[in-house]
Amino acid sequence: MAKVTPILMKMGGSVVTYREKPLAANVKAIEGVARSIAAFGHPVVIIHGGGSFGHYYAEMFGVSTTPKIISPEAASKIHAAMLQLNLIITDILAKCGVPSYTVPPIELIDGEDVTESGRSILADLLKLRISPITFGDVLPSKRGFFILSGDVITRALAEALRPSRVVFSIDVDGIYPVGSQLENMILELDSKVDLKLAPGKGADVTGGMALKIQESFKIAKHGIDVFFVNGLKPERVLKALKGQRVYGTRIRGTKSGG
Ligand code: IP8
Repeated sequence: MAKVTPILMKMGGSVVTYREKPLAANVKAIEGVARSIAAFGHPVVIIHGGGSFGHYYAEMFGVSTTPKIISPEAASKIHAAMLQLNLIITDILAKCGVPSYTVPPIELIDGEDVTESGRSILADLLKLRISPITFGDVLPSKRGFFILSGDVITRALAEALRPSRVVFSIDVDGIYPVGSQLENMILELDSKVDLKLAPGKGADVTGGMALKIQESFKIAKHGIDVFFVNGLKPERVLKALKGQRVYGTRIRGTKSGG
């Protein structure tokens, strides 16, 4: 079987859930993204965020990206909420013609990098033409539980798989400079620029927009293009998957020294 160069797609928590409503999946938005992936016609490596499932309990129990001793019940609730959201998403993906296979991050990641066995699982799934799907989660460590963001996982997967491009679907049209008006969306960014980062709208336990941009700059430094598009507009998601011109923010991949 030939090696498959994948596309990575982060389904933002603010797209797949209603951020203000605890434990409420945005079924219509998930269907829109799922149909775009189906129309794209190739397996995509999917990562989804926590939205009002994982973040709801993570905030309730005061868990963050720094390991902390929390009750086993708390860790169990956060993880279960993520599994529940994952099941809703994979169910909709299947109904829209996108067969997927869930690989929880604990089977893929060690520290902040993809393990050898994780790479091999992903390579096999892609060769078998099924979309691997994973998600931000609460993970155990020697110093307690911590939240690993889907944005960090997306960066780790990009470094391991070297995809043709990475698409972040978010609930706005693209990236905006801090404090700017909506008409000032940035169309194209170079990963070498020194962008002022602020958590921005909908900041959560993992860092919101600032973390997404930070991780995408790391991805772009490997020469991989990163697109930020409105995940509530399926036609834009499809264009971004295809690498076509699309209304959104493109972070141009630039190899260091180039
Ligand atoms: O929404 C966080 O993932 P993210 C996952 O991708 C949890 O940052 C459990 C809050």
